[in-house]
Amino acid sequence: MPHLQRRELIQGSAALAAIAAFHASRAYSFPTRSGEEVVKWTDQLPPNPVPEVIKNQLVWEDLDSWVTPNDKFFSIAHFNRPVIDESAWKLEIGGLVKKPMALTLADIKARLRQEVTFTVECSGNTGLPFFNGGIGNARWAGTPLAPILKEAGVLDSGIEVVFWAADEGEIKRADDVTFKQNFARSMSLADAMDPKNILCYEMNGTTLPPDNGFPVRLIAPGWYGVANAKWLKRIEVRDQRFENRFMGRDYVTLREEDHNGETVWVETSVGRARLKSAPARVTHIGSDYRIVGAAWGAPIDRVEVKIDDGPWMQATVDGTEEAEFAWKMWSLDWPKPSTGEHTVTSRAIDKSGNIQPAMSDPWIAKKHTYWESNGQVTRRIQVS
Ligand SMILES: Nc1nc2c(c(=O)[nH]1)N[C@H]1C(S)=C(S)[C@@H](COP(=O)(O)O)O[C@H]1N2
Ligand SMILES: [Mo]
Repeated sequence: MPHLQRRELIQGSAALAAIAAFHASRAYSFPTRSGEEVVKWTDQLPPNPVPEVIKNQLVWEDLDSWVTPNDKFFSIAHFNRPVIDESAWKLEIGGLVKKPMALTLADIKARLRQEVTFTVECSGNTGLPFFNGGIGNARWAGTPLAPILKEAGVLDSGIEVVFWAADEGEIKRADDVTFKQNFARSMSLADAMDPKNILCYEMNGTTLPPDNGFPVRLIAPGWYGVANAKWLKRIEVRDQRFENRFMGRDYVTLREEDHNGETVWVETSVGRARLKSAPARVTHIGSDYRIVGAAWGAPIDRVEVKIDDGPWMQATVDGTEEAEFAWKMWSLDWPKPSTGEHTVTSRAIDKSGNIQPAMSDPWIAKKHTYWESNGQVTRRIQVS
């Protein structure tokens, strides 16, 4: 990035326009063919039993662009969906800091602007029968969080940063204690200080939509959706781990792990995204079929596709090395498939050689909660 910044300084907006055109032309083309027709998967989702929580799921067959338009972007709200009056809104920075702050939206927008293209996936996605569209890719803009925390001056005792949001709801614990609490998630101070984290106020070039966190949300590239707290109201530094519902009870993965032959049940809080891919859609021109999909969650080396119980075949992956946190599109031609029902499965392999696990892999099969469901996705299709 530094050399881009220098070029921008020297050449101004012409260089910016050139970079934008370069991105649009080469890097992020979507594998479509003119005249192709989309074949619907036969395994469509059953009705969503929680329509207020999960809205606007991605319809995979409709995926025809690298960036998900705002009106096609999913949203999750565990409590209410607050409508915030920006003139009355301020973001507090407090807790264990030397200089507490209260920032208006104008204050935040006046600070250094930073953008990132990041694919957000809900960690429950593909873990529940009615949920496979909890994913979208957007260009997010905001200001880096770390300099704000530095300015506030985190005290030596501060180890945890809590992101409090404006939405609130009733919480009932296993011990039957019931209370009201705002949505909140936390990160260790070191994780929060990652220079990639931004306080985001823009999505795909327009004001952050209400459902996606207006006026300001955290965007933490590389983390599962839940870490990206929307409708922020207070950022608070504390001297203890924070263990609310969304850190310590929901969004907790339970797995049986093998430690030298001993089975150990482990519960962990959902955090960073995991290597994953999925077939998006099948298209055809006559009898020339093509499978198109996406891969994300880790630096992608390659993607392989399996039809029915056949061998793994290598897909063509968009080779762009930019946009580290965005999904990569892949495609595989499937000439003249036999008529009848087929299954299509994909698996991503990352740059460290990790393979997206099969559903039968102990990592997935011995997971007893639906979070972090990064097992291979199989879709069904009827060829006529
Ligand atoms: N304040 C607040 N932030 C939140 C949530 C929420 O319920 N309230 N849901 C989280 C979850 S679980 C996900 S997957 C992402 C989804 O982001 P999106 O709604 O912009 O798609 O938002 C996260 N941020
Ligand atoms: Mo989520």
